[in-house]
Formats: sequence, structure tokens, C-alpha cells
Amino acid sequence: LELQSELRQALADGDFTLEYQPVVNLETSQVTAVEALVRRRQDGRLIPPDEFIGPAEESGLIVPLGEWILREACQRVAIWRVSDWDIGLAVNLSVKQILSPRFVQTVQDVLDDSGLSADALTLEVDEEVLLENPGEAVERLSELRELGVRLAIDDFGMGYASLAHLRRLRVDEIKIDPSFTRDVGADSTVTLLTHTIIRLGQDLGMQVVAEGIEQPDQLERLRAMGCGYGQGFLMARPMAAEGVESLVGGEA
Ligand code: G
Ligand code: G
Ligand code: MN
Ligand code: NA
Repeated sequence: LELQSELRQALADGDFTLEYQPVVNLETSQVTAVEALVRRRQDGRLIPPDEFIGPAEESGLIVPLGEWILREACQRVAIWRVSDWDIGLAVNLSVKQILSPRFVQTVQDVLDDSGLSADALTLEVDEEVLLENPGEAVERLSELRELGVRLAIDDFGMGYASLAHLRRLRVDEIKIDPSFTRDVGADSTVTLLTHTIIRLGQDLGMQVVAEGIEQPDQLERLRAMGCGYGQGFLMARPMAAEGVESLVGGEA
């Protein structure tokens, strides 16, 4: 309870901040998008979301916090795109947010206010979202997709009935869970499963992103298996907006 009122105060005080982790085209090595990742500033440190997203969901604070995250990230990336960077944005969603009454309208409002084109925004949901509230979550997500935003299934392969989800909801992208990436090349079953996920994505016309790439040989394997995109500490850690500007600006 104390943490919850503390978090509410932190939002009011502007004590949340965003880091951005680049998503890289594995063929060209170009940064094609960034994923916004929220942090809390406290005593000169950045507190990771694992320590506050859960409590924020329980208290309902995730609704205004999530709106702040979406607004902040969309504004930032819209400005980058004005200076001719063709860069996309991915934002993580919680199920509480998706099921909150005005969420679809909020996304539309944020797009209008920021000027970000809908197709530059990817909304990431993990499979838990689809499990907990199948009918309603799928309906809301379909409405969101009708706004023109892209949908991604995060941590793909970890949830129960991953394939069933793809039947019920049209998605534009799957993000392969880091637990697959970790053992690619080292464990033959994992390698085969990963290859199968990549082909599945390709056959369904979806973009496939491998998460958690830390080693050059993982990158090479994934590239050789036709995985289009990757994300991980090998290429870039989550960083402040200014870090993205110098990274991408330096490349162009
Ligand atoms: O950034 P980090 O790896 O510490 O993130 C840990 C977890 O927090 C991940 O599962 C990530 O999806 C989640 N997370 C990060 N930023 C956000 C956010 O803005 N909203 C939500 N709902 N979850 C987030
Ligand atoms: O659940 P989600 O995929 O949104 O989680 C994103 C989180 O994964 C971020 O908090 C980010 O810090 C973390 N992350 C990104 N790349 C790597 C990586 O290469 N290794 C590890 N261990 N974590 C990573
Ligand atoms: Mn994510
Ligand atoms: Na996530």
C-alpha cells in the first residue's frame, strides 16, 4: 500500500522516465525501431519495471502510467521521424490497460496529439494477456489494429497455446522469447523450435524479432535461419533517448 501511494506520487512528480532499446534489421544491421521501456528515477538510480509494474497493475495506476508512457514515447519518436528517420516505436501493454474503458480512444488521441502515424506504432502484448481475458482482450486488440497500429506478441513461445492465439488474433509481429535465443545453436531441440517459429512467422506474413541476443554466434544462427530482426545487449542495451539519437544519427 505504501508502495502504491509512492508510485502515484512518483507519476505526479515526473519521476518516471523511458529508455529505448533498438530493434535491428539482421540483414542490414540498421536500427528499424526502438522499444520503450519504463524506469523509475529514485535516489539517482533507475529502478527497473519488475519492481513496480506489478503493484501498478494491482492499484490501477498502470492506466494513467501507461498513458504517460505511450504519450511520452509517441511524442519522442514523432519528432525523430520529422527529421527523416524512418524509425518505428514499440510499446508494451498490460492487460489492465487494454481492458480499461477508454483505451482505444486514448491510443487514437495520443496518435493525433503526437502526429505519429499509426503504422509506426507497434503495441506489444504477451500471451498472458490473451489467456486471462480471451474474448474481450482479442476484441480490444482488434479495434486497436483497426486504428492502423501494429500488434506484436511478446515473449512468443512461452505461453500456453501460442498457436491458438495466432488463430484468434491477427498480429503483425512475433517476438521470440529470450529463452529460445539463449540456447540457439547450443541445444538442438531449441534450435529446431526456433527455426520453426521463424518459418511460421514468415509463412503467416509476420515480422519475426528475436529477443535477448547476447552472443555473436546466436546472431549468426538466427540470421542464417531467416530471422529478420533482432534485439539484445549484443547490438544495443536500453538507453536514454539521447543515446538513440547519437547511435542512429551517427549511422545515417
Ligand atoms: O526493461 P526490463 O527488461 O527491465 O523490463 C522488464 C519487464 O517490464 C518486461 O517484461 C517488459 O515488457 C516490462 N515493461 C517494460 N516497460 C514497460 C511498459 O512501459 N509497460 C508495461 N506494461 N510493461 C513494461
Ligand atoms: O518482456 P519484454 O520482452 O518486453 O522485456 C524486455 C526486457 O528485456 C527489457 O527490460 C530489456 O532490458 C531486457 N533485455 C533486452 N535485451 C536483453 C538481452 O540481450 N539480455 C537480457 N538478459 N535482457 C535483455
Ligand atoms: Mn517487449
Ligand atoms: Na512484455
